[in-house]
Amino acid sequence: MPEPVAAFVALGSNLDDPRSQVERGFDALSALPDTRLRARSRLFHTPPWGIVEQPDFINAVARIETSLAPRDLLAGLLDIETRAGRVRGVANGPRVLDLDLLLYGNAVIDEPGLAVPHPRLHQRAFVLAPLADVAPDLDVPGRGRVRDLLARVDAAACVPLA
Ligand code: PH2
Ligand code: MG
Ligand code: MG
Repeated sequence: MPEPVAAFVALGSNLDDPRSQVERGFDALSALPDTRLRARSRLFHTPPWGIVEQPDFINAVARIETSLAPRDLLAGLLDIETRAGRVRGVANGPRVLDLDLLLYGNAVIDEPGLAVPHPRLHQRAFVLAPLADVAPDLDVPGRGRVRDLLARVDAAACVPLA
């Protein structure tokens, strides 16, 4: 069994009771094999990015510790999405549950279907706000510290739920 690695996963939903979808997403992450859920951010209410004519999102970030290899973790995330009832539609369109691998330890991987750090994470307030909740001082390889990245985007509309 390889040494466990700290990884970060972004959760997002804007369909079918997004808050429960994200809560169930956390539960499903904690049930992945060889994986522990170590921290969960608050849930954030966020305006849709990309396609603006769709419902607002609930976004969050999980810190996990896993012995799964990156590809196996990715397969696990896709499986959770599928079990949540995700049907793949238009890119950036509405979804029941989206689980994006943001970081896998200090790994820098750029392969078809697998890129860590997530190539757009430094631009997205809906990812950086919850990521800063669980890891403000984390250094994103090639990008810088999470709190500094968050300071560079407009996160005013990303609001934590009470
Ligand atoms: N996900 C997208 C596209 N747009 N907007 C918000 N606010 N939150 C998301 O998770 C999101 C999005 C594609 O994955
Ligand atoms: Mg996504
Ligand atoms: Mg995704």
